[in-house]
Amino acid sequence: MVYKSLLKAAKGDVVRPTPIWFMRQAGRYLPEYRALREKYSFLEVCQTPELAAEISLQPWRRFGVDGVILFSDITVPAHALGMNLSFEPGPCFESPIRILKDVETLRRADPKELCPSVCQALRLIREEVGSSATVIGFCGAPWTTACYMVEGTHRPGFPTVMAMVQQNPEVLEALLEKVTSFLILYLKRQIEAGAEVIQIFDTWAEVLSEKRYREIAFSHLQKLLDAISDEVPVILFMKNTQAFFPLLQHCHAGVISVDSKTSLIQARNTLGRVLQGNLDPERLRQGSLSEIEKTTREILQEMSGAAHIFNLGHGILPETPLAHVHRVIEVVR
Ligand code: 1CP
Repeated sequence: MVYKSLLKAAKGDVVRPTPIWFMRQAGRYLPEYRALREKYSFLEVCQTPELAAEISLQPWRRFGVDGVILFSDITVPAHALGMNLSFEPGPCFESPIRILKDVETLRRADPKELCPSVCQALRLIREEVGSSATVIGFCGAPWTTACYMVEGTHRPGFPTVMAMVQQNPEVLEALLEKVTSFLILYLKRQIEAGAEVIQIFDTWAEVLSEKRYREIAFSHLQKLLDAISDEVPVILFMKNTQAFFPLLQHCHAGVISVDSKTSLIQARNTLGRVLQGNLDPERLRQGSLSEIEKTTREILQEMSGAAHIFNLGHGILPETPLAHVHRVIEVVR
C-alpha cells in the first residue's frame, strides 16, 4: 500500500495501484449507514462529530478505500448562515433567498463557531486513518450552493434560479459574493482541522451553458480556488464535464473529476490536469461482475502512465450491491 497515495496522485504523481474512492461513498447503499440513520436524523449526524466521523469511516473500514470524505452535505454552510434546513431526503430550505434583503439577513460569522462539528469530525477522522488514507474535505461550488439557497430544493432545471438570472441578477451576484466569502473560511477551517485534499462539487453548473457560467459564476469559483489551492490540492467536479472543457482549461483546480458521459482520453488530451473518474454509477449498480471488471480495466488503460484517481462519474447509487464495489477495488489494486 502506497503511503497517502491519493494525496500524491492529486499533486500530480503517477501512483500505482491507482488510488480509489467513490463519490457519495458514505450513504444508503451501506447497511451500517442505514442502521445508524434509523436512530438519528441527517442533521443530527452532521452536527455530532463522533457520528459524522463514524459514518465517514464506514466505507474505509469496509473496503479500505484510499480517500475518506467528510460526512456532511453541501447545504450545511447555508444552514450555518441562518437558513432553516431539513432533509426529505434531499435538502429543503424553509425560506429560500428571493430578494436582496434575504441576502443581507444571512449571518456573517466565522465558520469555526458556526460549524464546529465539521472541524471536530475531521480531527477524529484524521486521527483514526493516520497514514493509511487521505482525508477529503468538501463544499459545494458557490453556484451550486446558491442554486439550493434560491430554489429551496432540487427542482429539475432550477426554474426559480433561472428566472433570477434573467430578472434579478444583482440579487444572485450579492448572494454569490457572500457565499464565496463564507466558503473560503469554511474550507480554510477544514484544512486546519485535517483535510488534506478538498473536493468542490459543482453539480448544477450543467443548468447553465458554458458561456453563461463564465459570465455569472466563474469568477466566484476562481476566487474560492485561489484562496486554498496553495494549501492543498483541489478536485473540481462539474457534471456535464465535456461542455465545460474551455473553462476548465483556465480554472485553477489541479484535479478535474470527469463525469461518465465525457471521454477520459479526450479530457486527458485537452485538460492537461490530474483526472479523477469516471466509472458510470449505473454500470456499477446494474452491470454483471465481468462487465464491471471490463469497464474498470478500460478506464485504467485509458489513464495508463498518467496521474489518475479512480472514482465514479457521479455519486454511488443507493441500490449498488456491495460485491460490485469490492470487485472494482480488487481490479484496480
Ligand atoms: O440518508 C439519507 O437519506 C440522506 C441522503 C444524503 C446523503 C448520504 C444527502 C441528502 N446528503 C448526503 C451526504 C453527502 N452529500 C455527502 C457526504 C459524503 C460522501 O460523499 O459520502 C456529500 C459529499 C454530499 C454532496 C452533495 N449533496 C451534492 C454534490 C454531489 C452530487 O451528488 O452531485 C449534492 C448535489 C447534494 C445535495 C443532496 N443532499 C442530499 C441529497 C439526496 C442530495 C441530492 C439530490 C437533491 O438535491 O435532492
